[in-house]
Amino acid sequence: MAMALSGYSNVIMIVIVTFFSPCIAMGTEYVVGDHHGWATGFDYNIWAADKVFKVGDSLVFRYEVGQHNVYRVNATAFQNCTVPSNHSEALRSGNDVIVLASPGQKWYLCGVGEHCTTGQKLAITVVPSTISSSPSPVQHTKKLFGGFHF
Ligand SMILES: [Cu+2]
Repeated sequence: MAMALSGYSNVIMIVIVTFFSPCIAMGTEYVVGDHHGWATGFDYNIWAADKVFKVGDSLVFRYEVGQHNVYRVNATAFQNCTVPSNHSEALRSGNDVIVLASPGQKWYLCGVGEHCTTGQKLAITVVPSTISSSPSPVQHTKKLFGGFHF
């Protein structure tokens, strides 16, 4: 009886994990510049070109603290590399995570020295997230039950 019960609870555990894992893995985390990180001497246009950013995804800006920072700006500031006068807007942790909460165009630049004018700026377009892009958790559960011959 005890063995039958523990076996049953294992199955329940697997079902719970299978059911919830698609939710956890829903947003993709993009490390800006990949292993190059957030720095000068890198083309972020090319980096962004082959990616589709969706609502719920996040950007991670990685750099040495004090060497760079991250400002979210508008299109004009991006074009002209205008650093916002309110310096408290800057992210400067060296591992800044920005969750893409809404669709549309987003612009980011580094406010240190001439970094922006030498190319340390990133423009992306965020598209609405779609349900069909991730596998349905219901189907997973059905498959699992089928495998256990319930
Ligand atoms: Cu910089």
